Formats: sequence, structure tokens, C-alpha cells
Amino acid sequence: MPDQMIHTPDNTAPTEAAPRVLKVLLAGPRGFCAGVDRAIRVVEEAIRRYGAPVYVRHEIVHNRTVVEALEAQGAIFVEELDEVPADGQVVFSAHGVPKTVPAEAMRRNLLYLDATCPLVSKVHREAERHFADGGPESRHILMIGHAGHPEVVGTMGQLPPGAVTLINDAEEARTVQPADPSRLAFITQTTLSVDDTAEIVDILRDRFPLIEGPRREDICYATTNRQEAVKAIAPGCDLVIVIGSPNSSNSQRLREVAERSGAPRALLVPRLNALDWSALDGVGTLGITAGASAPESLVQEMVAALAKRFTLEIEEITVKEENVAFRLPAPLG
Ligand code: 0JX
Ligand code: SF4
Repeated sequence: MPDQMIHTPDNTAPTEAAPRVLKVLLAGPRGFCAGVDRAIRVVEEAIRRYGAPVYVRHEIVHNRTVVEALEAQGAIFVEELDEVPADGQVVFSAHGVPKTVPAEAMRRNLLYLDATCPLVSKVHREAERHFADGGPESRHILMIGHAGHPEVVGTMGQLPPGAVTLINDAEEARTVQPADPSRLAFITQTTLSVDDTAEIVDILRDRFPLIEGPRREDICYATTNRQEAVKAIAPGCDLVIVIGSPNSSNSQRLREVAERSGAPRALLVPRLNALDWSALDGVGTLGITAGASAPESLVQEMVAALAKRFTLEIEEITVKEENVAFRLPAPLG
């Protein structure tokens, strides 16, 4: 009898069950946008040119992993300029700052670099154009956005107090009572929900037919594309994980969009070490995306950990290719 036909207890023993299959749908685009990439490069380049420490006013982008990596290179994060010493160099975050901030930096002779995303600066210029120096052409501005968010504070702070009224939601759009409804304009935060904002804009245009504004809103390409991508994967998923920080507006919106687009559950998870594995019980298809401030390494870290527990079937679903890049601000570019 040939050797290979001998059945020994070893080769007949049942083998350990293979890990169960988990299908993973990766949304594309996801993660870093051009404004975030530029803002991080501003800090890195400032440290390279001027030496550590370089101060950064507010988290450069809303992500702890990014902040900690820059701290390791010599960045010091502060909330206000008065925490920056007299001879310090300071970078303003991607979200933008009120006009009072560069004015104060100049008054103190601080060397400052502005990492405000060019797409946020564009909204600042729009606001100034509508305000038209408060002259006869001036329009009162309704800003659609979330109270207290640094981008909203920065954009409203381009104009004198009282020039802009914040509209947080559809209810406020229905009830706002501007002094002169014939001289109005609207602008928006760049990281809002595309669908919620469309509803608010419709209400404003209905109530104030003469209101001026962008064709749709000021939501940026990156926010729009990431929401479209999560909409494409959500209906086929039992759970969507959005990698991003709780203080990241665009990441929060991705989580909401996932649930509204058909995912039974969506979780915002800053990174792997915050994942509660029991969330995957009973999940056959998992969607993964990442906010505009979340590094791709955090996605890969999660996929690698999943691969240790499951047999993964990964599919990448890309709804749009992006090729946007911004130059560094003048002193560095
Ligand atoms: O909270 P946001 O989404 O505005 O900011 P985050 O998470 O830092 O994203 C990148 C910066 C976006 C500015 O528009
Ligand atoms: Fe700029 Fe949009 Fe990125 Fe904000 S999310 S930094 S506006 S590209």
C-alpha cells in the first residue's frame, strides 16, 4: 500500500475552523483632502525652516493622531495667541481664524503662517464681497453652519459683529426675521451635510427670493465626494465605521449620512484602539470610510487588525477620482 494512503490519527483529525468571512467595503474617496494635506505640510515645513518649537493655534486639523505626530516633530498646540511667547512662530489651523487673530499676531510682531484651507478662505472672500464694506450695496449675510465650530467662528469673524446671522438648521431658516429681506446673501460652512444644506437653502430661497449666494452652497469637493462615497456603500453594509475624531464636523456628517443612506448602524471611531469588537458581532458586511482629517494609516491599521480575526473579502468602491492639490502659502511655497 503506498504511503500516502495510510490514514494516521494526525491527518484524519478535524482541522481548526477557518475564521469567518467578513466582507469589507472601502469607500473611495476617503481620508485626507487637499486642505488637510497642505495644512500639515505648512507645520512640517515651518519646523524645518524655523526650527522647533513652532506653535499651532488650535488643532491643525481635528485628529489626535495628526496632532501627536506633529508634536513629536516639535509643534506645540495652543488655543489662543496669548499662549505663544513673544519670539514664537505660529501657524493658524486649516479651519480659518477671525480677522482679530492675524491682527493680534501683527500687533505682537509674531511671525505667523496661515494654514487656512483655500476653500475656506474663498468663503471668507465671498462674505466680504456681500458685505461690501457696509456701504449701500451691503447685504446682510445668513451663514448656514454649526454654532461654535472654529470654521464658523473664523468666517463670521471676517466681518464686524452683527453682519452675519448664523442658521444652524431648517427650523432657524424657517423662523429667521432679517431686517431687510430684499438685501440678503447666504454662505455656508464647508463640511456640512449636502442633503441637510440643500433643504435649508431651499427654505431660504423660498422665503427670500432675492437672496444672493453660491449656485448650491459652499460645501467643498472633499466633503461632497466623501458623502457620495459613503452613500454608495451604506445600503449594502450591516455596519459602517467612520474613522475620524468626535470634534471633526465632516467625519460626524459621514456617520450620519451612512445611517441615513441605509446602513443599520454607523460608528465614528477615532482609531483601532477605540473599537469595541462586539460591534462586529453578526456583521457580514462592514463599510469603512475616513474623515478628511483622518490619515490612511488609521484605515490600514484597522484593516490589518480585522484580517487577524476574520477572513476578509475586501472591495474598494470608488465613486470619484480626486486630483486636487494646494500650494503652500507664500512664505513657504
Ligand atoms: O471639523 P471639520 O470637519 O471642519 O475639520 P477637520 O476634521 O479638521 O477636517 C479638515 C479641515 C476642514 C476644514 O474645512
Ligand atoms: Fe478644505 Fe474641504 Fe478639506 Fe476643509 S474639508 S480643508 S474645506 S478641502
